[in-house]
Amino acid sequence: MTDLVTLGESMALFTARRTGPLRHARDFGLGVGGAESNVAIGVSRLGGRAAWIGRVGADEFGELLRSTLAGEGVDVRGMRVDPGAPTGLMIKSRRTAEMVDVRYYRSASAGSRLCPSDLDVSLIRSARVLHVTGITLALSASAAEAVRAAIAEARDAGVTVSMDVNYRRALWTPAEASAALRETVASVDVLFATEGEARLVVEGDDPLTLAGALSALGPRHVLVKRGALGAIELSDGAVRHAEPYRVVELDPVGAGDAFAAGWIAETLAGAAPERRLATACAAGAFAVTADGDWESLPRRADLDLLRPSGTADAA
Ligand code: KDG
Repeated sequence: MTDLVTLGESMALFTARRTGPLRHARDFGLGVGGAESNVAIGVSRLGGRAAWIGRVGADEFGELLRSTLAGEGVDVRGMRVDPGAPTGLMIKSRRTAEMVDVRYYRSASAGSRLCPSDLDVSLIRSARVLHVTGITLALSASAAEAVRAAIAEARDAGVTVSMDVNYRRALWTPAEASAALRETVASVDVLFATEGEARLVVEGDDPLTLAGALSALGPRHVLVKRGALGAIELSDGAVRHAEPYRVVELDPVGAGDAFAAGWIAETLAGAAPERRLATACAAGAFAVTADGDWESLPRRADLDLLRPSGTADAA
């Protein structure tokens, strides 16, 4: 049985090895990235059975995605190969040591051509959690339809639906995002958002007000991610605050996916709410400690290595 099914676009990821303007980068590392597949990898590393659905091109980058995800224990039976479009690309560079810049080459990519008929409906209906993101809603009309169809199947089968807002301003405007997100948020059980993303959907000055307004739209669990300030969770009317973990940040990309993966993995494992939130924060912290969107995501044995801010170091 599959614990988690995700769907979305994953891309080949070129990372400039040297800091400075991209035009002067001479060497690049090649890997993969994709918000939903990052979550699948994170859940798999924490012991869950995760599957990813998406389209790739009939090219080397599609094969790189297949072998990378399969190598991380993610079920790729739902991966479709599109002979008519290439796998999308993502380029990551640093203008300064602290400034990470991400560019996409994904319009008309195979991944953005995802459509409802690509869905492995039995995989979705037999899973315990379906996880989607706002990125897929923004990719194309057919990709947005695929998200809505997947949610409808999951709800009909009693599968928990989780969503990360994951607003990407390169893909749509705040006004476009607001309307689509508001409609989708109402049909999910678990919602992850930063404060800024929450304000695309509801109004509020502080994270608790935002969480309350989001939960009034429908989600039973609302997680507001606050980066170095930790996170808050509003679940079934109960509020929990989580401390951030102490790490040196090298690459912030992928922290939100790691947070979602930690929370979902602990939910699947039947952990207590405090543990669920602590693991989410720890996974998010691990994600920023090294280059790569998912490479530093934790395994179970890693989780005790970090300490929340405000706690004393072990003797
Ligand atoms: O959260 C990290 C993702 O954003 C990254 O891996 C790639 O899916 C991606 C996107 O669209 O930015």
